[in-house]
Amino acid sequence: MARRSVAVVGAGALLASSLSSQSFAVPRAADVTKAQAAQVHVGTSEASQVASSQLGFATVASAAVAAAGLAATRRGSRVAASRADTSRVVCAAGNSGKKRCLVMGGTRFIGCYLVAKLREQGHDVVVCNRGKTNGGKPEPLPGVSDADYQQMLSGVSVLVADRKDPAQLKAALAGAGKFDIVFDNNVRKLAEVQPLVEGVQSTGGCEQFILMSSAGVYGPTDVLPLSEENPGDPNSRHKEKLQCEQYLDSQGMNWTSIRPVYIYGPLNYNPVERYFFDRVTRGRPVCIPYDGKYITQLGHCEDLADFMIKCIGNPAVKGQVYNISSEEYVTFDGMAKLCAQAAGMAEPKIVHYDPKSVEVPDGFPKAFPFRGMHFFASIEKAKRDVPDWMPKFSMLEGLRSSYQQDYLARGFDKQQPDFRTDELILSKSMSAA
Ligand SMILES: NC(=O)c1ccc[n+]([C@@H]2O[C@H](COP(=O)([O-])OP(=O)(O)OC[C@H]3O[C@@H](n4cnc5c(N)ncnc54)[C@H](OP(=O)(O)O)[C@@H]3O)[C@@H](O)[C@H]2O)c1
Ligand SMILES: *[C@@H]1O[C@H](CO)[C@@H](O)[C@H](O)[C@H]1NC(C)=O
Ligand SMILES: CC(=O)N[C@@H]1CO[C@H](CO)[C@H](O)[C@@H]1O
Repeated sequence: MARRSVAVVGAGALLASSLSSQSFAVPRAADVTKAQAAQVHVGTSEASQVASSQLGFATVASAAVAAAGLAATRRGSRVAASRADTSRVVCAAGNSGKKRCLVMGGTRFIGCYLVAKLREQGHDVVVCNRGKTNGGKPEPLPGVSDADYQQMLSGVSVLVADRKDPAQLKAALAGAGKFDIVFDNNVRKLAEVQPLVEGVQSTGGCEQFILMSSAGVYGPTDVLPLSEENPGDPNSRHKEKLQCEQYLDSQGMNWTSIRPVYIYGPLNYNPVERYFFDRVTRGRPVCIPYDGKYITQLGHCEDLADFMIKCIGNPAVKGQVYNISSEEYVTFDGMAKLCAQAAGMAEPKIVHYDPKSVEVPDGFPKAFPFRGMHFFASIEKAKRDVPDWMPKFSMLEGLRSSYQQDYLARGFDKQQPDFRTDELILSKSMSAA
């Protein structure tokens, strides 16, 4: 069994305060100066073990790395980096099939499902973020008991770093030691993936690097479904995600890129299904652009996380790109009707309008959650290469889960949504009629 060294440098106060309390506090990234980073254990199980070795330079060899704090001093980071070098091992989490996984982000929506599923399979997880969202740790999934949530967290550590600060991210990674699997869940820019790759390489590289891209990279096309062979749209705001794939390839990373279409499900912070629920539960008309017949596609967050997990150890996914979503395609009007059905409401009144005739003033909510174009992808390649994966959720079942476990559970039905944009659209379409 490989031993891993974890440098704990002058971080006694931080460890003592964070590990002794269930409530868990991570330093804000703003308080973490350049080249300084701290990794904090989220759970409580190994607290005493680490707390007892907290002062000065300590080596902790335990099955689950409990915590590491890195001092900001130059000397500290240098020592930490050399320590990380000596801890290079073939598989960071040993030979049991268990992996040590880094999840970039990991505190909201997709990241929470991914972390929970990794833990279900017994993997160790380190989430890397600035500690701004949800105190740096994954949110509980809906319906999970507090005991199960704490059990899940007991195998999760937080590496606090701002990935927009390359030196800080690299120092944090060097101190955290080797990872088997890297899930880059929140990359937007090429300049954000480079220090991550360099940091991972400084500890001996990883087995697999799984990149969260987006179907938004595809250009408009006359032939559907969108496919991996579609040329990327060089003008897309997601275009740097394509450069990230090329960069990973050029660095010899064992990469896989996932391009989800729209993602929905409980914990979605984007008002996608909520846009429709807000209206159908209040008996309001749903304003839908054009004639409502554009076809789009949504994938459930659990199905996406399930695919990500099933990439682990699968040789077929090396250097491959996958469009991931559900099996169904749905029109804009169909989405309104399905959301009403999922919420147990009557069929909604739909008002079509020409979006070019409505200018949404600054500060008003977005008029509609989908692009005004057909937007759907075939998931045949994903099903072929990862044969034990297929989407479990039909649209209707998935929307029911969103309505019950999220919309009602979090009290969105009791809130007062901002309908100013609707009012504007409705007044225009009345005067046009
Ligand atoms: N939602 C969709 O329909 C959809 C569709 C296709 C693709 N995608 C892709 O799915 C991915 C996942 O999206 P998501 O919404 O789950 O995550 P996200 O919004 O991209 O990222 C949120 C996470 O990243 C952390 N974070 C943000 N800025 C950071 C920084 N500078 N340094 C370190 N950590 C930082 C946040 O924590 P802190 O704030 O604490 O740092 C949080 O944990 C994205 O890449 C998105 O493009 C989404
Ligand atoms: C890439 O990852 C897959 C899945 O773990 C593995 O089977 C394969 O051997 C890896 N390839 C390289 C070159 O590391
Ligand atoms: C083309 C297609 O049907 N889509 C899937 C996703 O991407 C490619 C493109 O066709 C694969 O061949 C899959 O079958």
